[in-house]
Amino acid sequence: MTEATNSTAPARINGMRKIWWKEAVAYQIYPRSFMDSDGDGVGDLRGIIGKLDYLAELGVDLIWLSPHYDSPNADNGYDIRDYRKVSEQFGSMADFDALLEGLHARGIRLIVDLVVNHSSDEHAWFAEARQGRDSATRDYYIWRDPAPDGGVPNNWPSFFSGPAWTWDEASGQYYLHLFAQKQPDLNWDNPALRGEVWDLMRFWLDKGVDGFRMDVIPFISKDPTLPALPEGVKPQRHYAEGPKLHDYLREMRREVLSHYDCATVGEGNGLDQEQMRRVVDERREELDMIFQFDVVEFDRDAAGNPRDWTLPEFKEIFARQAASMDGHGWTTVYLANHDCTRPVSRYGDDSPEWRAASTKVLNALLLTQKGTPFLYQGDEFGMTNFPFTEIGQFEDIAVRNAWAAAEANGTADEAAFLARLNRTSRDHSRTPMQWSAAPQGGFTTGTPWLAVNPNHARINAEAALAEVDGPWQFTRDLIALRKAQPALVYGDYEDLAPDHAAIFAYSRAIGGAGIAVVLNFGAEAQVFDLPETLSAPQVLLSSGATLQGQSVSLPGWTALICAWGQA
Ligand code: TEU
Repeated sequence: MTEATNSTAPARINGMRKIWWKEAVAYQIYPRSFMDSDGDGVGDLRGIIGKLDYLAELGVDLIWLSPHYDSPNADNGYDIRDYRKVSEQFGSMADFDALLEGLHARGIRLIVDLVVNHSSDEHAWFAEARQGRDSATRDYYIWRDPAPDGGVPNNWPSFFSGPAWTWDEASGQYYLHLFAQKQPDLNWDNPALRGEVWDLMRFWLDKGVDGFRMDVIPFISKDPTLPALPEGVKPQRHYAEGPKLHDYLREMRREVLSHYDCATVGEGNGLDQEQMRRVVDERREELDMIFQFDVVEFDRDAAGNPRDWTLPEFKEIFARQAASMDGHGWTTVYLANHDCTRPVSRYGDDSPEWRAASTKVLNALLLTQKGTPFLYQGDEFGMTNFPFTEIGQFEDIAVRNAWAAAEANGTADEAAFLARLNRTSRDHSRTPMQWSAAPQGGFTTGTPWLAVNPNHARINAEAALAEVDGPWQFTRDLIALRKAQPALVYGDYEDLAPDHAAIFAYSRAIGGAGIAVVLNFGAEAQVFDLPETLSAPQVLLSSGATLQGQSVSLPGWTALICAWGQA
């Protein structure tokens, strides 16, 4: 299927440029919560090193490591104090080098987090910027005088409650922070600042990292007039795709990325699927992939509260996303990350009866879609949401600030707040990895920084690995299948039953052959007939569903994957 036109042209398959990061299966590690090697209750790099064989056995070949840098941890490392230093809680640069070497020795690549929409307020640049209006790095940040009434310069809200502006007494101006007060936004319109970013990127690429996941990259370019947020518009839509975003991404490609064999994935907060195309169309030379947010936003109402949703709505997201990769672009598929709740508790059924079965269905979806799949730690065996019972159990700054704001303005309703957070909090995915039934799930010998889910006695990696037909083995088999079947990577995507309320069925085709995937998204048994055009189907992998002729019988929460057109 590979059509090489001449010796220098890149290989193509099914009309698409063939390249390693399209074929990769990625796994996200949130280092605070993965594995603690020294008993201080916080995960660390040595902890990850001890689990490399686990990752290799699962079969993933690309790791996204959430921030491992020096940070005061106002936002768990997404507030960086020194971009070239490893967090002391996580280890040393020697540990980082050993991690990278251990991954590469196993054929696993590593992308690190690039958090450059903002720095920490403890970064040396900001400390200096604060010294006064004439300081050398003042313009690395975004400062404004008070509005004529003496208040904040505009009505922009921060994502972590309150205004996006904080008053700096010493220099008599406000600084902008779209996130926490301790995360001042960097001024990308300053070429010297951009040069600093290019340098720090080269620092990690020269060490051998294989690319970057770019935190809130759509927000880096601000309209210098800082136009007011119109009523009814979501702040992330307003902040995304500022006037120079594409120029800056192209400059980044030219100055840095084009000189390395690396992959980039931008966090696409605020970008709709049309805007995403502009960032990942390879002819434009910007980014390789995006985490588009529809899949983690469609089940929320305008106020961000959970709402009921239907399977056809869910399917539409994947169909649109696949269509956006029209031969000139690529993107990611994901169901969770460290800012989400657990997929099995959100899109599946985490009751004891269906947890394992629905985890298999969700991982089958993730690993057979078009786009590079990103699996979040613990989702390989179906870790669930945490049963929060008190507000004090939350660590996330978003929660703490929201509660403090509610208390301050007299709207604090503990029961309602808890009910909402039990379905939405980012802390659900941040609880420590459940490695075994041992105390603290085997994550630490000390006191964990965030409580381990009490269900670790039942749900843990050791138990999952020992199960012959469990979700862990099924996920490993799905990864192996994706690696063996080019149609699962490069095949055209077609939804076979967009309106079906319980079955999610699709084909992935290259020419007259390919793969069909049939998933039962519910507890009731279903029968689904494959169209005759998908001739001579043969089962490749199933979690309890069966095939007879063209007819697939699916007990509750089962998946079946077959090849067709090979006869
Ligand atoms: O996330 C930014 C983001 O857009 C959100 O999902 C964010 O978590 C939410 O709006 C807050 O309520 C990235 C990181 O993934 C996140 O962990 C950081 O907190 C954030 O940027 C700031 O760096």
